[in-house]
Amino acid sequence: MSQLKQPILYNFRRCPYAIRARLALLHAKVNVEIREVVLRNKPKEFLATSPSGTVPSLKLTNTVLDESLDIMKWALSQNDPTDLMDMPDYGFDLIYECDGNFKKTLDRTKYPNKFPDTDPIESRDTAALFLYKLEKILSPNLFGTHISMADLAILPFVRQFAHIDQDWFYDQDWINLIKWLDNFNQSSVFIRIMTKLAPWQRGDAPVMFSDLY
Ligand SMILES: N[C@@H](CCC(=O)N[C@@H](CS)C(=O)NCC(=O)O)C(=O)O
Repeated sequence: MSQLKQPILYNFRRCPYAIRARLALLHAKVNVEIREVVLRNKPKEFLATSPSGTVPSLKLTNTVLDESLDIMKWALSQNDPTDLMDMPDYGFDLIYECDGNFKKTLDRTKYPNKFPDTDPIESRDTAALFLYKLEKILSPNLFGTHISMADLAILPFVRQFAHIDQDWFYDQDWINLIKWLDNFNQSSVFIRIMTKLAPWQRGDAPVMFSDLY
């Protein structure tokens, strides 16, 4: 493989997996080239990079990180000035639960047409069990005042879930969860990494993460 000047991040702005990857990269102050992908028209360079054809995907000199959690861990292994990795192993259990059953039931709530055999309300109520579990833990973050990798990995999915039916979400008895999500949505880090970016096209001048955010 040829030497890359900078790692290349294939990205999709609204994707919760890509959001968590960008959050870690920004916290770690790791610079990468960022290429926004249109998922219905994936560029061949992206498909040649990502074995799964999913974003985020980070092309490094000798390897590709095709899982958002691996991108987070890689970024924070370079530099972790705010100690995001300082969390108990339970943080990973929560992330796996988020990516597993919570995301599964979130999708069945959000896209009822894709899952005609599943009742979206039942799925919503199952997803809510995970959120009530978080509600009990939050003080004000998952592990106290300190923000951890688990907070940043899970919040984009809670945000996605809240967007399905905001009236319903904000009507639930999960005060800590609402505060946690609202703080995240209003945080300068989140606002920065949600800056809009035009879709990447072959021949474009590289857009650097550190210039954009
Ligand atoms: N396990 C992967 C999942 C990534 C994923 O599913 N991303 C979605 C976008 S949110 C995607 O790229 N889907 C492919 C498509 O829609 O064609 C990760 O953690 O990075």
